[in-house]
Amino acid sequence: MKTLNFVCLLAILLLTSCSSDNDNLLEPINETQDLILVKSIESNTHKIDIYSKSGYFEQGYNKIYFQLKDVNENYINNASVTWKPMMHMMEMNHSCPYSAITRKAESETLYQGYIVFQMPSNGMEFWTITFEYSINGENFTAEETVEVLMAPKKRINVFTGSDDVRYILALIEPANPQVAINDMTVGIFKMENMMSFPIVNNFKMNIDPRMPSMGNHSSPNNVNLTQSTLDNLYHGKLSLTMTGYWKINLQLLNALDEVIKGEEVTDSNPESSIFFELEF
Ligand SMILES: [Cu+2]
Repeated sequence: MKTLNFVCLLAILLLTSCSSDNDNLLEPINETQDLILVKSIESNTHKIDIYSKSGYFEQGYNKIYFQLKDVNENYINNASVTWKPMMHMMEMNHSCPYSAITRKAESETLYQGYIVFQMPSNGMEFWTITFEYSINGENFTAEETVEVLMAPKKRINVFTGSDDVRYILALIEPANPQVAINDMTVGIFKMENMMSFPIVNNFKMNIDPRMPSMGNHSSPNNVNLTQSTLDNLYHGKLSLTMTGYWKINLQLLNALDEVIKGEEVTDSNPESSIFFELEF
């Protein structure tokens, strides 16, 4: 009898370990350990988990990641996905600059893109993101409201240039400024209409970082921003010689090197009309 029990127990153990071997494919793949969930959108067919590094969205540039799952929690990594952010204001709706969606390189489950929210949500006015995705030829739509917080420092400039075009400048890097020569990245977009905000090509951006609290001193070895053909964003070098509050004064130049917006900082003019702020 004891032997029989033992055999039974052994059989059960073998069966369970076998079945758990087969379940390996369904083991959760954790590619979000450095990310924080912002929002989940659930429908009766799928779930979209939206992540960012901070766990929230704020006014300005936001790098966004998401995973798409079916109702059985299986990741779907072969969907073709588009999205559209929309701000629902009292008087009108408008969109904002945003990227196409790509699969994150070398990841099994993550899709990625960015959205530049040019204004925060408020009590009466709110943002939505609409996802349209197709899986093996079948089309789906999911939409959800997302909260966009006001940024504590100026990371975005929205203005009309001397050419009468409406521009949006978004600070992307440095996200974590250091006392060093930092890589600086900015997105330059124009407002074609309320729904279309394409990247502007072949412009330049001059930078002049200053510390207003310390005699408005600048820093050496800054490199003005030019457009990269790799990501179509604008790249340069930002020199920060000490911690504290910095105002990054800007001048936007078109392809003919004409200043579209922004003034040089001089003894009589302490700041440009367009700038970013950093404090660290
Ligand atoms: Cu708005």
